[in-house]
Amino acid sequence: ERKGYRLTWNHYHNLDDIYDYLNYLEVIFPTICTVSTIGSSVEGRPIKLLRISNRNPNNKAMFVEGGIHAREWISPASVTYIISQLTSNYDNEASYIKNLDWYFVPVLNPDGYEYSHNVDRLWRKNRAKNKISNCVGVDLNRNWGYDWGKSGSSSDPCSDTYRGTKPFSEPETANIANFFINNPNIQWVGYLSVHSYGQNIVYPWGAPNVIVEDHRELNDVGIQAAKNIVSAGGENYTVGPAGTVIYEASGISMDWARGSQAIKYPYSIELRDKGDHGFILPAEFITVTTKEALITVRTMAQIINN
Ligand code: ING
Ligand code: ZN
Repeated sequence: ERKGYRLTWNHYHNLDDIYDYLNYLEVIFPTICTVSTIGSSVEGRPIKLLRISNRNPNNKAMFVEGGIHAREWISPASVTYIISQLTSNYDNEASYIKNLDWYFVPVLNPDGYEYSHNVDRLWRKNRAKNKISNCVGVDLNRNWGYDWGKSGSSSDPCSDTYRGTKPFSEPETANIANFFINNPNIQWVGYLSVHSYGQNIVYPWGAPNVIVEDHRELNDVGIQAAKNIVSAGGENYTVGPAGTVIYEASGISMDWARGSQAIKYPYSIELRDKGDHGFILPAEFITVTTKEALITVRTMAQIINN
């Protein structure tokens, strides 16, 4: 097995580069970084998870998931950038960072990610063969087990928002759910699903639902993140409930985080841009965009874990 290699953020990387980087971090930061494989994709690729922790037993935990949609390349780039920044100067980080256990899955949909690099740049779903159709793939952000099958998802295997045959029908989503089930002692407090594009910071519900009861608290964190991004010279991000700010969507990871896992602060972010380039965000925008993602995560941690 390759012992790993460092990563860059001046161009987009394939899956091997990203997984090599996780291995590299475990080698050079063995006291805080742990890499594990929480399961496999449809095509048998590992789904890798990086934990960053000072092993304080009282820590609460934050989960950050990237690359659920294949073509949103800025998402794995941002999650790996966040990882690089938290690890590079870890000892000098604020206590609200160090007294969290961080769990990162940079590429939740590795088959789709590779397919979007090698075959079809605009591929979104996983690469599951569907029994009832020749169309390939399930939308992994419509396959989660909370409010699965409601509006904002499709029963048509040819649709880009095909929900699959049942909740967690896909190994990629089931692996994450099983990780939560198998680790009942982790004190989850935050969840972030990283997407592009549109420049939005959103919270539940995506599914057609009444407004979440603590929407003011959730909104405050989003607004503070958006303000911090602008203060740092970044772009404007719109904050609000997902179903209002973006569009209705059911069976999404963020709603599962709140609805099924009772995580207090669940968010999704849609990174740059607002449509000029859309999913095909040129590499020259990677560094500025990943900084906005980092500010969002730091703001979440600061408010959630103080
Ligand atoms: N957008 C998200 C999608 O899954 C979304 C939008 C995210 C809606 C979270 C609701 C909640 O369709 C992209 N770009 O994937
Ligand atoms: Zn997406």
